[in-house]
Parts: sequence; structure tokens; C-alpha cells
Amino acid sequence: MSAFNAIGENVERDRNEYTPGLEPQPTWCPGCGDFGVLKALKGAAAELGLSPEEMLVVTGIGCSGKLNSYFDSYGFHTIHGRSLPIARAAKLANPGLTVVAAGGDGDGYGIGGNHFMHSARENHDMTYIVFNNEIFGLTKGQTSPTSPMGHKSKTQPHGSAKQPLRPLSMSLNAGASYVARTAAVNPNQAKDIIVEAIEHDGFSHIDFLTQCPTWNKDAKQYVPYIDINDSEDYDIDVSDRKSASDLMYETENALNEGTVLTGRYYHDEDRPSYQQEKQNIGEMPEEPLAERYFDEDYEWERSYDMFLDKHK
Ligand SMILES: Cc1ncc(C[n+]2csc(CCOP(=O)(O)OP(=O)(O)O)c2C)c(N)n1
Ligand code: SF4
Ligand SMILES: [Mg+2]
Repeated sequence: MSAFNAIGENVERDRNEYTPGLEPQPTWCPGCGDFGVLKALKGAAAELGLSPEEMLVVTGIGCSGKLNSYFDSYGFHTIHGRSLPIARAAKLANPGLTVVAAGGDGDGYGIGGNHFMHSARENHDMTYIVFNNEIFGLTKGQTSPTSPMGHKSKTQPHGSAKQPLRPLSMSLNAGASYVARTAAVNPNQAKDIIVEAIEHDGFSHIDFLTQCPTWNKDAKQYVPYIDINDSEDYDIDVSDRKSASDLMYETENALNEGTVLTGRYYHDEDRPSYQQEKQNIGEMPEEPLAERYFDEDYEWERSYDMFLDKHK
């Protein structure tokens, strides 16, 4: 694929460039939806012409958290629920980096829910992919925040008595400026959505339905799916919050009843990102923070000397 990279060169990139030479092959189970995310992310990076050095993939803990081991770029495998604060710090320190944060539904909607809500509210410029398999996969199938009511698992043997969390509605209401849902069974749509999300300046949230054939037999494969942007049965204006909100609510109900709706729901192209707001008020440089530690000859300066000078 051909595209212009960050320094304006026309480069040809192939999705296989993001396959690490040294890492082991993915250890995900056969048929796992996580393979679909990896494939879509590689396709999106190639289409955007991003070199591995221009990207950072930050992950949480879970089967989903292994994503950055299998994708060749800068990577940071953090702790459970904490991918977003690390991703935010990296983006603030190096505004030129393309930052993708990723993790599971337990990771992002459970233990990391607070970070999710506030990253959306603050509109941090990054793409957040949540692998939503509606259970805790790595720890062998416990009920997660998105497990449907009545879902039986080892932790809820008589069926979950809780209503599932509504990830799209939560994201929109918290303030995300791009919200979409896709599914591993729809790799072309998934790739296109990741391209759009990365190109978007602000917090883009993708709820990515990833089947777990090992522990979540109930969820099946998320097929057949309906693309709300292509279907004649749906008429959505993605720039209109009310329209997005209504269809998200319907989508979340439909999933619990077995109908899989996917697509782009909301895209606000006008709202400045947190990084832009900080730059506008002069609180954030446009160059990477690390470059401040170079002297005129482009040699590293000792950072504490600079801090001492600053406080004299
Ligand atoms: C603080 C903390 N609590 C609990 C765990 C155990 N743990 C590891 S992965 C996981 C759940 C993973 O589920 P999810 O985030 O949905 O990812 P999946 O494996 O389904 O991709 C849990 C509870 C942990 N590693 N750290
Ligand atoms: S346990 Fe489920 S989510 Fe984890 S690798 Fe296997 S199929 Fe995928
Ligand atoms: Mg999960």
C-alpha cells in the first residue's frame, strides 16, 4: 500500500512489516477474535503508511493485552486497566507519536473504567481499542462488565443478575469524539474503522467484538452482523449526538437479543483534543519532550543540570 508518512515521503508499506521477527507466534486459541484485531491493525497501519517507529501500542492485561507482542512497533504491556494513563503520558511527552491503547472489556470497562471515562472526557488524542468478548478470557471465563444478564460462568453459576455496561453510550456520554463498534468477523470494516480512528484528532473509541470460542460459547461468532452505515434500515448522521445516542442504545439492546449492529456512530471533527488545548494555552510544546535534552550539537545534556539551572 502507498501513503504519505509523517515526513511526507511516499512510502509503500505492507501489513507484514508489523510482524515481529523475534517474537513467538500468537498463543491465542484457534478461532479467537483477537486475531481479527491484529489483522485489522496491521492493515490500517500499512494503509496509513506508518512506520513501526511512528507508532506506540500500549496494552493492558488479558488475552487482548498480548496484542503489542505480536505487532512490531514501540510497545508497552502495562498492568490491568492501566493502558490509558500510560498512553496519555506518552502522547503528551511525544505529540508526534501515533498512540494506540488496547485491552479487554474487563480491563477497560471494569478495573480501568475510571481511566476510560476521563480519557474520553478529556479527549486525549489516541485510539482506544477494546476487545469485547463479554468475559474475562485470560483468567478462564469469569463474568465481565459486558456479560449479558443471565450469562452463566464459574463466578455466576446461576446466571449474572446484573445489567451489562453500555460501552458505546458510556463513551459518548463521557465525551469521546469518535465512537465505533466493529467485529472480528468483519475485517474490512474493522480495518477502515481503525484507519478513521487513527486519523481522527481526539479520543477515538472502538468497541471491537472479539469472539472467545474457548470460554464464551454463548456469544458465538457475532454473526450475522449489520453495518449501520451501509444498511438501508438505519439512517444515522454521525455528527449528531442525539442520533448517535439513540442508535447506540438500540445497538446495545440488540446485542443482548442476538442481533449484531456495527459501524461508525459518532464523529465530532470540530472539538480540539486535549493536546491541542494544551498547546493553545502554551502549556505543551509541539516537539517531543526528549528533544529538550539535546544541546546545539545534538548531544544529550544531563537533565538534572538543566533542572538545576532552571531553579537558580
Ligand atoms: C490488578 C489485577 N487484578 C486482577 C488480575 C487478574 N486478571 C488478569 S487478566 C484478567 C481479566 C482479563 O479480562 P479482559 O480484560 O476482558 O481481557 P481478555 O482476557 O478477555 O482479553 C484478570 C482479572 C490482574 N492481572 N491484575
Ligand atoms: S481464552 Fe478466549 S480470548 Fe483468550 S485466547 Fe482463547 S479464545 Fe481468545
Ligand atoms: Mg474480555
